[in-house]
Amino acid sequence: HEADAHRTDLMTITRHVLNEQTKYPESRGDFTILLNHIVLGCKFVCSSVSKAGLAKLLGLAGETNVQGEEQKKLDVLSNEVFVKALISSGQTCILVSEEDEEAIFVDQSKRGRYIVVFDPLDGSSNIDCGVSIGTIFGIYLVKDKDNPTIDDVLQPGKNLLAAGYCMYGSSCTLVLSTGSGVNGFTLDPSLGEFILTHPNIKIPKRGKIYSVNEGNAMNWDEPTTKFVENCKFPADGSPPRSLRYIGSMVADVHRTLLYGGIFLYPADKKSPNGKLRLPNVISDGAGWRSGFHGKQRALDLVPGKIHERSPVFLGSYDDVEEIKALYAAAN
Ligand code: FBP
Repeated sequence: HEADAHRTDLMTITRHVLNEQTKYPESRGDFTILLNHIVLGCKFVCSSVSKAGLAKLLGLAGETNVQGEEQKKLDVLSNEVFVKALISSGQTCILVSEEDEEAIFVDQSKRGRYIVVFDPLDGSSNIDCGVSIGTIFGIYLVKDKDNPTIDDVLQPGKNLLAAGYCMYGSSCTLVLSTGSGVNGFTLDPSLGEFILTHPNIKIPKRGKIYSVNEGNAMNWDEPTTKFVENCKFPADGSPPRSLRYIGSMVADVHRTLLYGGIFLYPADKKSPNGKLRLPNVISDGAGWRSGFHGKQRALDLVPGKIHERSPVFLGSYDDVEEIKALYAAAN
């Protein structure tokens, strides 16, 4: 029976990546190993996030436990887990985490060819109320494995080998782009495996939702103000759009990718470079046809420093074109 065959022929993330690998005969499987370690980190964080409320109830989080050790905050713990998982993969040479001020250069004995930029737990202000949060990651190749430098990290998003995010929401979903499409995998907790549930995701060309922190409106510039005004009072007589804003980038971006629409975190008078970090913006937007930071395509931007911030507009092609035109007219 065809439906049964589909149910039992599971495409796990490992199987998917191995299939991709066979397209490149020269491949040595290093990337598959690296990805397995990222997946392990995501599973660990998923399990910790789902217990976070419980830990609070039992008075554990942020307090001293019976052994007299202070319980680590979830974002600190997640960072440690990812750093250890990435180093122990033997495939990384530079790690840039949002949690660490400086880049980590991996010891020569454990060094590999990949650079990983990541935010282990984004949207951490949402942890205590159980709202969706996520991990964001991007993977680059180092130029010379024996001489890695910080310049290797400061590459535009178009050089990414792969990027993605894992959302810890009502289900745990990992979305991965390896340059040949964007695929979504959902964690089956009973198997402990990510299963391909959203093959070849394509964002709708135009959406009905806009997603922005409107509480910042008094500080916005003209193009953003005009765009949002047009979402609420469309000049062409079309129905107004719905507003959805979770305040967790991964969740807002994930909904935008699946349902269409636009996610905006513009620059404003208070934050002239926006709030979100460029590596996250780039990694989240990888694989999107459009994505814009106010002046140029997000994937063309070269970060000047590792924790650079950037305004961001990500979403359906037509919607991003609309705000692009407003910025072009204003400049
Ligand atoms: P943190 O680095 O403090 O976690 O902030 C990141 C973030 O939570 C994003 O996930 C989200 O898109 C954004 O901040 C929301 O910001 P704001 O509260 O200003 O709307």
